[in-house]
Amino acid sequence: MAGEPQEDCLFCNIIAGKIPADVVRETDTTLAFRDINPQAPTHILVIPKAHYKNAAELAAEAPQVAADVLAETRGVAEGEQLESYRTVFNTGTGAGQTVWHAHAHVLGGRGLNWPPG
Ligand code: D5M
Repeated sequence: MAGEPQEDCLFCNIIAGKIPADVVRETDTTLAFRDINPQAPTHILVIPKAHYKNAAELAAEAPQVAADVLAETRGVAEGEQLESYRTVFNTGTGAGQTVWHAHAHVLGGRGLNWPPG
């Protein structure tokens, strides 16, 4: 159910401390940790602690937590001293989503092309 921890969810298991992660920031509602497969010198994921399958479900079910995630992307960028950076939510298989727990990618530390692939 949306908002409830899922036993078979990788990011729920990171939140529960069952799987290690390189955590850089934490709030009551969010966790930020380094991506295991970085696509830029800085690549950090910001996730809600509650389980929502993607950004669309998060925005629909818990808009305040969605705002918390967005605020934390800014916190990450400040903490990493990123002047320019990109915030990405891949939503759905066709957009490249592979982990079914909402997450914002924060990418920076190099030039980023537009449009993305
Ligand atoms: O992004 C899912 C991202 O999750 C992808 O960039 C790899 C990252 N990932 C997968 N496993 C881990 C662990 N264990 N720690 C940190 N990061 C991880 P998506 O938008 O769904 O393709």
